[in-house]
Amino acid sequence: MVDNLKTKSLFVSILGKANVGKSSIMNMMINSKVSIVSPKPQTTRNKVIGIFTDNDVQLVFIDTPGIHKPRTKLGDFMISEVNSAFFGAQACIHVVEAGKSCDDFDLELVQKFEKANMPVILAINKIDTLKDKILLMPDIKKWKEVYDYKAIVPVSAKTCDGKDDLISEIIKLAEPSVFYYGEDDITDKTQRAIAAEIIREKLLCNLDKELPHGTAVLIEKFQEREDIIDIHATIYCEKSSHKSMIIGKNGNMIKKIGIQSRKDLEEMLNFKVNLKLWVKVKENWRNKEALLHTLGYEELKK
Ligand SMILES: Nc1nc2c(ncn2[C@@H]2O[C@H](COP(=O)(O)OP(=O)(O)OP(=O)(O)O)[C@@H](O)[C@H]2O)c(=O)[nH]1
Ligand SMILES: [Mg+2]
Repeated sequence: MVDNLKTKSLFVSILGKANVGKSSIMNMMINSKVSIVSPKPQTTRNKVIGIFTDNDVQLVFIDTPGIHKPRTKLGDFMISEVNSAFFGAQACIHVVEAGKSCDDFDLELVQKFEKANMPVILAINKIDTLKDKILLMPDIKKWKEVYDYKAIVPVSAKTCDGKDDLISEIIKLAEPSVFYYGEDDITDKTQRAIAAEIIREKLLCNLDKELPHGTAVLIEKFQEREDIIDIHATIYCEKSSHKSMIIGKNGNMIKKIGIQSRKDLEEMLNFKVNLKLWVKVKENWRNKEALLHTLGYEELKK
Protein backbone atom coordinates (compact mmCIF):
# COMPACT_ATOMS: atom_id res chain seq x y z
CA MET A 1 0.00 0.00 0.00
CA VAL A 2 1.23 3.47 -0.93
CA ASP A 3 1.06 6.19 1.73
CA ASN A 4 -1.75 8.50 0.48
CA LEU A 5 -0.07 11.61 1.88
CA LYS A 6 2.91 11.14 -0.40
CA THR A 7 1.13 10.27 -3.63
CA LYS A 8 0.77 12.42 -6.75
CA SER A 9 -1.60 12.16 -9.65
CA LEU A 10 -2.56 13.88 -12.88
CA PHE A 11 -5.49 13.69 -15.30
CA VAL A 12 -4.00 14.07 -18.78
CA SER A 13 -6.08 14.34 -21.95
CA ILE A 14 -4.52 13.16 -25.19
CA LEU A 15 -5.71 15.42 -27.99
CA GLY A 16 -5.01 15.94 -31.66
CA LYS A 17 -6.22 15.34 -35.17
CA ALA A 18 -7.52 11.97 -36.32
CA ASN A 19 -4.98 9.23 -37.09
CA VAL A 20 -1.93 10.94 -35.55
CA GLY A 21 -1.48 8.06 -33.08
CA LYS A 22 -3.22 9.24 -29.88
CA SER A 23 -4.56 5.79 -28.96
CA SER A 24 -1.26 4.11 -29.88
CA ILE A 25 0.59 6.53 -27.57
CA MET A 26 -1.79 5.88 -24.69
CA ASN A 27 -1.50 2.10 -25.10
CA MET A 28 2.29 2.46 -25.21
CA MET A 29 2.39 4.49 -21.99
CA ILE A 30 0.23 2.07 -20.01
CA ASN A 31 1.81 -1.04 -21.58
CA SER A 32 -1.61 -2.46 -22.48
CA LYS A 33 -4.05 -2.21 -25.33
CA VAL A 34 -7.17 -0.58 -23.94
CA SER A 35 -7.88 1.71 -26.89
CA ILE A 36 -8.33 0.33 -30.40
CA VAL A 37 -6.04 1.39 -33.25
CA SER A 38 -6.51 1.36 -37.02
CA PRO A 39 -5.13 3.03 -40.13
CA LYS A 40 -8.51 4.71 -40.67
CA PRO A 41 -9.21 8.18 -39.25
CA GLN A 42 -11.92 8.51 -36.57
CA THR A 43 -11.23 5.12 -35.04
CA THR A 44 -11.80 6.30 -31.46
CA ARG A 45 -15.40 7.37 -30.81
CA ASN A 46 -15.64 7.55 -27.00
CA LYS A 47 -13.22 8.82 -24.38
CA VAL A 48 -11.05 5.94 -23.15
CA ILE A 49 -9.27 6.03 -19.81
CA GLY A 50 -5.85 4.40 -19.45
CA ILE A 51 -4.16 4.32 -16.03
CA PHE A 52 -0.43 4.32 -15.33
CA THR A 53 0.70 3.79 -11.74
CA ASP A 54 4.34 3.70 -10.69
CA ASN A 55 5.24 3.84 -7.00
CA ASP A 56 3.84 7.13 -5.70
CA VAL A 57 2.56 8.50 -9.05
CA GLN A 58 -0.67 7.81 -10.89
CA LEU A 59 -1.29 9.25 -14.36
CA VAL A 60 -4.84 9.00 -15.66
CA PHE A 61 -4.77 9.35 -19.44
CA ILE A 62 -7.90 10.18 -21.40
CA ASP A 63 -7.69 9.14 -25.04
CA THR A 64 -10.08 11.13 -27.23
CA PRO A 65 -11.59 11.01 -30.73
CA GLY A 66 -9.61 12.87 -33.39
CA ILE A 67 -10.57 16.47 -34.02
CA HIS A 68 -12.54 16.75 -37.25
CA LYS A 69 -15.53 18.56 -38.74
CA PRO A 70 -18.58 16.55 -37.67
CA ARG A 71 -21.09 15.61 -40.36
CA THR A 72 -23.43 13.41 -38.30
CA LYS A 73 -24.86 13.31 -34.77
CA LEU A 74 -22.27 10.64 -34.02
CA GLY A 75 -19.62 13.17 -35.10
CA ASP A 76 -21.18 15.78 -32.79
CA PHE A 77 -21.00 13.26 -29.95
CA MET A 78 -17.32 12.56 -30.71
CA ILE A 79 -16.46 16.26 -30.58
CA SER A 80 -18.42 16.60 -27.31
CA GLU A 81 -16.22 13.79 -25.95
CA VAL A 82 -13.11 15.80 -26.91
CA ASN A 83 -14.49 18.89 -25.18
CA SER A 84 -15.44 17.09 -21.98
CA ALA A 85 -11.99 15.42 -21.87
CA PHE A 86 -10.40 18.84 -22.26
CA PHE A 87 -12.40 20.41 -19.45
CA GLY A 88 -11.71 17.46 -17.13
CA ALA A 89 -7.95 17.61 -17.63
CA GLN A 90 -5.18 19.08 -15.48
CA ALA A 91 -2.75 18.81 -18.39
CA CYS A 92 -2.83 17.75 -22.05
CA ILE A 93 -0.67 15.95 -24.56
CA HIS A 94 -1.05 17.46 -28.03
CA VAL A 95 -0.15 14.73 -30.52
CA VAL A 96 1.06 15.65 -34.00
CA GLU A 97 2.86 13.72 -36.73
CA ALA A 98 6.53 14.21 -37.56
CA GLY A 99 6.99 16.14 -40.78
CA LYS A 100 3.44 17.55 -40.81
CA SER A 101 2.65 21.22 -40.32
CA CYS A 102 0.26 22.86 -37.92
CA ASP A 103 -3.15 23.27 -39.58
CA ASP A 104 -6.50 24.81 -38.65
CA PHE A 105 -7.53 21.86 -36.46
CA ASP A 106 -4.29 22.17 -34.47
CA LEU A 107 -4.76 25.92 -34.19
CA GLU A 108 -8.31 25.46 -32.90
CA LEU A 109 -6.90 23.23 -30.18
CA VAL A 110 -4.10 25.68 -29.37
CA GLN A 111 -6.65 28.46 -28.93
CA LYS A 112 -8.37 26.31 -26.30
CA PHE A 113 -5.03 25.72 -24.56
CA GLU A 114 -4.37 29.45 -24.52
CA LYS A 115 -7.80 30.32 -23.17
CA ALA A 116 -7.51 27.79 -20.34
CA ASN A 117 -3.80 28.48 -19.75
CA MET A 118 -3.41 24.69 -20.00
CA PRO A 119 -0.07 23.00 -19.34
CA VAL A 120 0.59 21.04 -22.54
CA ILE A 121 3.28 18.65 -23.75
CA LEU A 122 3.67 18.31 -27.50
CA ALA A 123 4.33 14.73 -28.64
CA ILE A 124 5.70 14.59 -32.17
CA ASN A 125 4.76 11.02 -33.10
CA LYS A 126 5.79 8.59 -35.87
CA ILE A 127 9.47 9.63 -35.79
CA ASP A 128 10.28 6.11 -37.05
CA THR A 129 9.00 7.29 -40.46
CA LEU A 130 11.73 9.94 -40.72
CA LYS A 131 14.80 9.03 -42.76
CA ASP A 132 16.97 11.12 -40.47
CA LYS A 133 16.21 12.48 -36.97
CA ILE A 134 17.86 15.76 -37.96
CA LEU A 135 14.67 16.41 -39.94
CA LEU A 136 12.93 16.98 -36.58
CA MET A 137 14.82 20.20 -35.93
CA PRO A 138 12.73 22.43 -38.26
CA ASP A 139 9.54 20.78 -36.89
CA ILE A 140 10.49 21.56 -33.28
CA LYS A 141 11.38 25.13 -34.22
CA LYS A 142 8.00 25.65 -35.90
CA TRP A 143 5.98 24.14 -33.04
CA LYS A 144 7.82 26.27 -30.46
CA GLU A 145 6.24 29.31 -32.10
CA VAL A 146 2.73 27.84 -31.93
CA TYR A 147 2.34 27.47 -28.13
CA ASP A 148 4.39 27.71 -24.97
CA TYR A 149 4.57 23.92 -24.54
CA LYS A 150 5.96 22.59 -21.23
CA ALA A 151 8.05 20.20 -23.32
CA ILE A 152 8.32 18.96 -26.90
CA VAL A 153 8.99 15.23 -27.06
CA PRO A 154 9.63 13.28 -30.29
CA VAL A 155 8.21 9.75 -29.97
CA SER A 156 7.32 6.65 -31.89
CA ALA A 157 4.43 4.63 -30.54
CA LYS A 158 5.55 1.94 -32.99
CA THR A 159 9.09 1.49 -31.64
CA CYS A 160 8.51 3.02 -28.14
CA ASP A 161 11.31 5.49 -28.86
CA GLY A 162 10.83 8.53 -26.58
CA LYS A 163 8.39 6.73 -24.27
CA ASP A 164 10.43 7.25 -21.09
CA ASP A 165 11.06 10.92 -21.93
CA LEU A 166 7.35 11.51 -22.46
CA ILE A 167 6.39 9.81 -19.19
CA SER A 168 9.00 11.70 -17.19
CA GLU A 169 7.85 15.05 -18.64
CA ILE A 170 4.25 14.24 -17.63
CA ILE A 171 5.26 13.11 -14.15
CA LYS A 172 6.89 16.54 -13.62
CA LEU A 173 3.38 18.04 -13.83
CA ALA A 174 1.76 15.62 -11.33
CA GLU A 175 0.30 17.17 -8.19
CA PRO A 176 0.00 15.87 -4.61
CA SER A 177 -3.26 13.91 -4.43
CA VAL A 178 -4.80 10.59 -3.48
CA PHE A 179 -4.94 7.87 -6.14
CA TYR A 180 -8.30 7.89 -7.91
CA TYR A 181 -7.95 4.32 -9.17
CA GLY A 182 -6.54 1.08 -7.79
CA GLU A 183 -2.82 0.51 -8.26
CA ASP A 184 -3.50 -2.46 -10.60
CA ASP A 185 -6.28 -0.82 -12.64
CA ILE A 186 -5.46 -0.05 -16.27
CA THR A 187 -8.85 1.27 -17.42
CA ASP A 188 -12.38 1.96 -16.24
CA LYS A 189 -13.92 0.24 -19.28
CA THR A 190 -15.88 -2.97 -18.75
CA GLN A 191 -14.74 -6.14 -20.52
CA ARG A 192 -18.04 -6.01 -22.40
CA ALA A 193 -17.27 -2.53 -23.75
CA ILE A 194 -13.72 -3.53 -24.70
CA ALA A 195 -15.12 -6.61 -26.50
CA ALA A 196 -17.36 -4.40 -28.68
CA GLU A 197 -14.38 -2.18 -29.50
CA ILE A 198 -12.18 -5.17 -30.44
CA ILE A 199 -14.80 -6.31 -32.98
CA ARG A 200 -15.11 -2.75 -34.31
CA GLU A 201 -11.33 -2.61 -34.73
CA LYS A 202 -11.47 -5.72 -36.94
CA LEU A 203 -14.22 -4.09 -39.04
CA LEU A 204 -12.06 -0.98 -39.45
CA CYS A 205 -9.01 -3.03 -40.41
CA ASN A 206 -10.76 -5.34 -42.91
CA LEU A 207 -13.43 -3.27 -44.62
CA ASP A 208 -12.82 -0.71 -47.33
CA LYS A 209 -12.92 3.06 -47.15
CA GLU A 210 -16.01 4.64 -45.59
CA LEU A 211 -17.92 1.43 -44.88
CA PRO A 212 -16.59 0.77 -41.35
CA HIS A 213 -17.43 4.34 -40.29
CA GLY A 214 -21.08 3.38 -40.68
CA THR A 215 -20.76 0.34 -38.45
CA ALA A 216 -21.32 -0.11 -34.73
CA VAL A 217 -21.16 -3.15 -32.47
CA LEU A 218 -23.59 -4.09 -29.72
CA ILE A 219 -22.76 -6.92 -27.32
CA GLU A 220 -26.00 -8.84 -26.77
CA LYS A 221 -24.62 -11.55 -24.49
CA PHE A 222 -21.44 -11.86 -22.44
CA GLN A 223 -21.72 -14.90 -20.22
CA GLU A 224 -19.28 -17.28 -18.60
CA ARG A 225 -20.22 -20.96 -18.74
CA GLU A 226 -17.82 -23.52 -17.22
CA ASP A 227 -14.61 -23.16 -19.27
CA ILE A 228 -15.83 -20.78 -21.98
CA ILE A 229 -17.30 -17.29 -22.36
CA ASP A 230 -20.21 -16.88 -24.79
CA ILE A 231 -20.07 -13.54 -26.55
CA HIS A 232 -22.90 -12.68 -28.94
CA ALA A 233 -22.63 -9.42 -30.86
CA THR A 234 -24.65 -7.58 -33.47
CA ILE A 235 -22.85 -5.49 -36.07
CA TYR A 236 -25.03 -2.61 -37.24
CA CYS A 237 -24.51 -1.09 -40.68
CA GLU A 238 -26.39 1.49 -42.74
CA LYS A 239 -27.32 -0.27 -46.00
CA SER A 240 -28.15 -3.79 -47.16
CA SER A 241 -25.31 -3.51 -49.71
CA HIS A 242 -22.97 -2.90 -46.74
CA LYS A 243 -24.40 -5.94 -44.96
CA SER A 244 -23.50 -8.07 -48.01
CA MET A 245 -19.94 -6.72 -47.97
CA ILE A 246 -19.54 -7.38 -44.24
CA ILE A 247 -20.72 -10.95 -44.71
CA GLY A 248 -18.64 -11.33 -47.88
CA LYS A 249 -18.65 -14.02 -50.57
CA ASN A 250 -19.61 -17.34 -48.97
CA GLY A 251 -19.44 -15.61 -45.57
CA ASN A 252 -15.67 -15.23 -45.89
CA MET A 253 -15.43 -11.67 -44.54
CA ILE A 254 -17.52 -12.21 -41.42
CA LYS A 255 -15.58 -15.43 -40.78
CA LYS A 256 -12.28 -13.51 -40.99
CA ILE A 257 -13.58 -10.76 -38.68
CA GLY A 258 -14.83 -13.43 -36.27
CA ILE A 259 -11.51 -15.31 -36.19
CA GLN A 260 -9.43 -12.16 -35.64
CA SER A 261 -11.82 -10.84 -32.98
CA ARG A 262 -11.95 -14.15 -31.09
CA LYS A 263 -8.15 -14.35 -31.00
CA ASP A 264 -7.89 -10.86 -29.42
CA LEU A 265 -10.83 -11.49 -27.07
CA GLU A 266 -9.24 -14.71 -25.80
CA GLU A 267 -5.96 -12.85 -25.25
CA MET A 268 -7.70 -10.05 -23.35
CA LEU A 269 -9.90 -12.34 -21.23
CA ASN A 270 -7.34 -15.13 -20.87
CA PHE A 271 -10.27 -17.47 -21.43
CA LYS A 272 -11.72 -19.52 -24.29
CA VAL A 273 -14.37 -17.56 -26.21
CA ASN A 274 -17.37 -18.72 -28.23
CA LEU A 275 -18.10 -15.72 -30.47
CA LYS A 276 -21.28 -15.36 -32.51
CA LEU A 277 -21.77 -12.39 -34.83
CA TRP A 278 -24.92 -11.09 -36.56
CA VAL A 279 -25.20 -8.25 -39.06
CA LYS A 280 -28.24 -5.93 -39.09
CA VAL A 281 -29.14 -2.87 -41.14
CA LYS A 282 -30.24 0.31 -39.35
CA GLU A 283 -30.46 3.07 -41.88
CA ASN A 284 -28.83 6.36 -40.94
CA TRP A 285 -28.23 5.21 -37.34
CA ARG A 286 -25.45 7.81 -36.97
CA ASN A 287 -28.13 10.52 -36.97
CA LYS A 288 -30.66 8.80 -34.71
CA GLU A 289 -30.28 9.75 -31.07
CA ALA A 290 -32.12 6.77 -29.61
CA LEU A 291 -29.89 4.36 -31.51
CA LEU A 292 -26.76 6.30 -30.61
CA HIS A 293 -27.70 5.90 -26.94
CA THR A 294 -28.30 2.16 -27.35
CA LEU A 295 -24.92 1.79 -29.03
CA GLY A 296 -23.06 3.51 -26.18
CA TYR A 297 -22.69 6.99 -27.66
CA GLU A 298 -24.83 8.41 -24.94
CA GLU A 299 -23.54 11.68 -23.55
CA LEU A 300 -24.93 13.52 -26.53
CA LYS A 301 -25.08 17.25 -25.85
CA LYS A 302 -27.80 19.33 -27.46
N1 LIG B 1 4.82 4.31 -38.35
C1 LIG B 1 4.09 4.61 -37.26
N2 LIG B 1 2.76 4.43 -37.28
C2 LIG B 1 2.06 4.74 -36.16
C3 LIG B 1 2.68 5.24 -34.99
N3 LIG B 1 1.72 5.48 -34.07
C4 LIG B 1 0.55 5.12 -34.64
N4 LIG B 1 0.76 4.66 -35.89
C5 LIG B 1 -0.26 4.19 -36.85
O1 LIG B 1 -1.11 5.29 -37.18
C6 LIG B 1 -2.46 4.84 -37.37
C7 LIG B 1 -3.39 5.60 -36.44
O2 LIG B 1 -3.09 5.28 -35.10
P1 LIG B 1 -4.14 5.51 -33.93
O3 LIG B 1 -3.44 5.28 -32.65
O4 LIG B 1 -5.40 4.76 -34.20
O5 LIG B 1 -4.41 7.07 -34.14
P2 LIG B 1 -5.46 8.01 -33.40
O6 LIG B 1 -4.86 9.37 -33.34
O7 LIG B 1 -5.89 7.41 -32.11
O8 LIG B 1 -6.65 8.02 -34.45
P3 LIG B 1 -8.23 8.38 -34.20
O9 LIG B 1 -8.73 7.54 -33.08
O10 LIG B 1 -8.83 8.00 -35.52
O11 LIG B 1 -8.29 9.84 -33.95
C8 LIG B 1 -2.44 3.33 -37.10
O12 LIG B 1 -2.30 2.66 -38.35
C9 LIG B 1 -1.19 3.13 -36.24
O13 LIG B 1 -0.63 1.84 -36.35
C10 LIG B 1 4.11 5.42 -35.02
O14 LIG B 1 4.76 5.85 -34.06
N5 LIG B 1 4.75 5.08 -36.18
MG1 LIG C 1 -7.75 6.78 -31.46
